[in-house]
Amino acid sequence: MEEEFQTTRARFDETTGIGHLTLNRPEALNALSEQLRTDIVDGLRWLESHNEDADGIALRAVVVEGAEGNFCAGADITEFGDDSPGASSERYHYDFVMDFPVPIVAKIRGYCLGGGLETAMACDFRFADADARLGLPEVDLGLIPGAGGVQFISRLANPSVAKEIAMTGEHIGAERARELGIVNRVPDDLDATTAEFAETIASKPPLAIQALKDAANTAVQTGLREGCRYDRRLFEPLIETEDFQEGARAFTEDDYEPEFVGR
Ligand code: CO8
Repeated sequence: MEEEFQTTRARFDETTGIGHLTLNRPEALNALSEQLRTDIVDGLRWLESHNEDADGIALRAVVVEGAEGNFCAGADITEFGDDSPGASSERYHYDFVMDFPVPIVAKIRGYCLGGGLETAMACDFRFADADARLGLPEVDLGLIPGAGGVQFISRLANPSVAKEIAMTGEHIGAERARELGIVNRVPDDLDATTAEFAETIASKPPLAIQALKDAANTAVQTGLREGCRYDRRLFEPLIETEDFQEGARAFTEDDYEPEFVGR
């Protein structure tokens, strides 16, 4: 099933439970116009709407990429200064991606800069092509990364790395980004490895996956003791689920292939 928005394309694969979202403004290297930011949210909402008819959870993982060889060259510079409600909706798409209950993998080719890198870092995983170029070039516009770029890199790597990348504005290669912890993997076959990874996540009990995303996002915002208590609160209701019965059965019975449904 596919749906076209003005500047994104969404596709839902019912067999695997994997949603695909493509940023589709290749003429501007998929720069984040106000329209594109809105269409990212609308595309994800459309993918999530497949849960409505499902008995359980249909959408299990999402892969986000950019059309025609680039992930995204950042916020659309030509719209800066427009008297539009841009700032609030920009913040909205990053928050929406971060809070989206289903794990999102950013599949990165070509340029992934500024707000594009911030979008990728709001996702749960980043898989990149060896030739991808990542960076926060806002400093050369007299700006700073306005959507959490420094905060994300300070947590994924460390504050000194964040300062280096943001203050120089230099592009770094995918392998360097992986060494720093900004990118998860730089596989030889980006499409195959990303698909395989998304399928692995999609085959797991979806309520547990949702709780894990919540727990990991909470971990970077809270103290250890409070975070452990939070995990405990996420853990307890999972014992009541059908998926736990299914997983426990697969553990005790040889050759039993579990099927998780999200109940
Ligand atoms: N905005 C608008 N248009 C862009 C952007 C952009 N960010 N990037 C590229 N384009 C357009 C170009 O203008 C060009 O259009 P045209 O063909 O009509 O002239 C087309 O895309 C192709 O680009 P280039 O010809 O420049 O391609 P090159 O291969 O020569 O260069 C680069 C590629 C190096 C990526 C270059 O385009 C570039 O430097 N782009 C700008 C990168 C940048 O500075 N990004 C940061 C933007 S600021 C930001 O992201 C802040 C986010 C803050 C969020 C705040 C939330 C509250």
